[in-house]
Parts: sequence; structure tokens; C-alpha cells
Amino acid sequence: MFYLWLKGFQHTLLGKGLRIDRGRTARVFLFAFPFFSTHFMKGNGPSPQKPAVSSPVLRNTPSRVMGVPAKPKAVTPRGDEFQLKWPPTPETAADLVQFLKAQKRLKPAQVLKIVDAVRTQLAALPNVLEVEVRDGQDLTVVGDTHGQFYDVLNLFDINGPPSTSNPYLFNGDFVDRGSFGVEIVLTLFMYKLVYPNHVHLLRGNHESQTCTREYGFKAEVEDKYNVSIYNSFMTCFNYLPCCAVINQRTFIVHGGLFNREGVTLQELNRMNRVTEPGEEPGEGLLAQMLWSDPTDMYGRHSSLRPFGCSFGPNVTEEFLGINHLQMIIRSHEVRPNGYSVEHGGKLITVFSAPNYCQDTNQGGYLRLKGQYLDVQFLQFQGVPSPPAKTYFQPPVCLLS
Ligand SMILES: [Mn+2]
Repeated sequence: MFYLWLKGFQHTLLGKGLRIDRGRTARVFLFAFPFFSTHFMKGNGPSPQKPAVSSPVLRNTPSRVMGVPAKPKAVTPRGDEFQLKWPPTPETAADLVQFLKAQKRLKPAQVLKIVDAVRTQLAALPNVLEVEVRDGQDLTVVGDTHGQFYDVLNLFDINGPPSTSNPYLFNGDFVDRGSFGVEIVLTLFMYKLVYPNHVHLLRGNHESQTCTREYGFKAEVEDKYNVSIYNSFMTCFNYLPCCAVINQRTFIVHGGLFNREGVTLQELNRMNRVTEPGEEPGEGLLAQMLWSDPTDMYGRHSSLRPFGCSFGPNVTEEFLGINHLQMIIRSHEVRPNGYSVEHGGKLITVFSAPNYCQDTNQGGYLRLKGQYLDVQFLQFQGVPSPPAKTYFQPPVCLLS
């Protein structure tokens, strides 16, 4: 059992593209032991901070906890035809959500039509998206959703669906791990087409070929559609903006900051983002911003991730200072309460996949209110999703 557990952990790290020898594995294992002893060995029991609410969630099963792949419970049914009105309207978006919720599938040509139209829209956007929120308006910021389509629909039920009066920014990692990445992407893409100025999509590290090959989205698209549809998604993902600045105050990015000091927004806008992260020319700023994580330690430190760094509070201060910004919002790491505030209040993490990998975390999202972007922290519980094939069985999910 201990051996399987160690192998599972090793697999998780290697799955992230890390090349580590046995000695390093042992050191990493020792480093991670406190996490496991509190979080894993106790069967992911509720943490003291968690409100005593019994949520309608899918509980851990022994086979999931021990990393033994569960058998697929059911095959996703094929369904009726969808009437894709063009150009799509708010009604088309609402109809598509209901169609996908019933686990029906579009025709491949319809998927290509949506993806191609979104790619054209995204290609016209700068690397650093500029978004304005006026007084009396809110912008909802959503973190990682990772194929948990039914949780996204629950969020829309709670917070209202996207519209001109209810704008959203989705901060990457729409796909992989969960079984419904296709449904999330098609829903977000449809809303992007219907509300181009009120739905904003940023790239996460999982919107890439390397991650989707390993963590389920490629297998999912090939199962539900075909490989050329997968390729069209990959091309489209290359055009996603890599970060946003809201009201010239708040910087939003999936992972975090850079391996060196002095990076400016102007510099970010000059780079070529239309590439697989890590394959961009130059020093690799795109991969760094999609993969980095914050730490409480001052300075920059090497990361367990394949790209980027762990960056301390002084790094956040320096970046905000030279770019005349007040705050960083990022995602990329699960948080028990769905969000966390670090770096003296200057950095927020928001993560929107509740019960991520059968954990007990809540989903989080933010509403940025008015021209000064006062932050409202919100939480939502996970909901059950229908039986579906799983395209990736993780032993545990340490990293997102
Ligand atoms: Mn991520």
C-alpha cells in the first residue's frame, strides 16, 4: 500500500512534466509528507475552517482515494440535432447550455463553426486584455473549472449566467481532469460569441497540447468528436489572451509572475503569444505566467512545476509598483475555501472547481464591484454530475 501510494505521488509529479531522479523523488516525498499526513491519510476530512454544511457532493470512494482507476460508469449518449442559429443570439446560448447539459453532442461542423469564429475574435485581442468596470457594475472572476461542467452550471444558477449586465472573466484551466471539458469550452465559447465585450477568456496552463495530451481533454475530444476537432481547439487556445488588466488597477493572470524582475505590461504586449506555452521565442514569459505560484518566502524560488517560479511578496510589490497596479488576482492552485489572500492583501487566488479531484474544497469566485473593484469573496458547493467516462484517473491531484 505504501509503495502504491509513493508510486502514485511520483506519477503525479512526473505527469506534470518534471524530470526527477530517485533521490529527488525521496526529497520531494519528505517535503510533501505533512500535506499527505493531514490531508490524504485522514481521508480528506473536513478542515476546521470549513463551515459545518453537509453538501450534496460525491464522496470519496476507496478506489478513487488509492488511485485505482474506476470503471467508466456509463457511455455518454448521442443525441438529437442542435439548431445552431447564426449569428448566435442569447437564446442560442441558453439552448446550447440545455442541449449540452443533457449530454447531447453537436455535429462536428457545428463545433468547427463555433471554434473558428471564436478564434477570429480572440486573434483581434491584445496579449494583455484591458477591461473596464464602471460604477454600478460588477465583474465576476472565475478560476479553474477543469471539466466540471455541472459545477459551472450551478455557478450560473447562483450568480446568473453571463450577459451584458452580468459580465464574467474566466481565468483559464477550463479543461482536463473532469469529464466535461468539451461542454465547458463550447459553453464559454458560445457566450464569448454572444457577448464579446462582456465575457473574457484568459489562457491557463491546461489550454495547451502538453497538458491536454496528458490530463484527459485530448482523449475526451477524440471520444466525443475527433482528432481534427481537437486540433482546432488547440489552435484556438493559442489565441487566448494571457492576462488582463481591469480599470488599470488589477492584474489578472492564471499562474503568476516571472522568473526575473522588471517585466512590464508593454513588454508582455510585445511578445508573440500565439504558440504552445514553453515554445515561445525568447525567455518564456508566457509559460512563466501560466505556471508560477506565490509563496510566503521573499524572493524567487525554483518551482515543482515545469515552468515559472515560486514568487514572494516582494516580487508582487515590485511588479505592481513598476506597472502602477494595485492588486494581482490569479488561480491555478486549489484552495480549501475556494480563495485565499496572500502577500499582504495584494494577491488573491481564486479556484472554482469544488471537490476538485474528489477533494472537499469549496468553489470560489469573486465579484469586482464598481470602478475601485472592491472584492466580494463568494463560495459555492459542488453538485453531483451525471455518470460519465473519466478520461484521466489521478492518484491524487497536488497541482492544478
Ligand atoms: Mn493551472
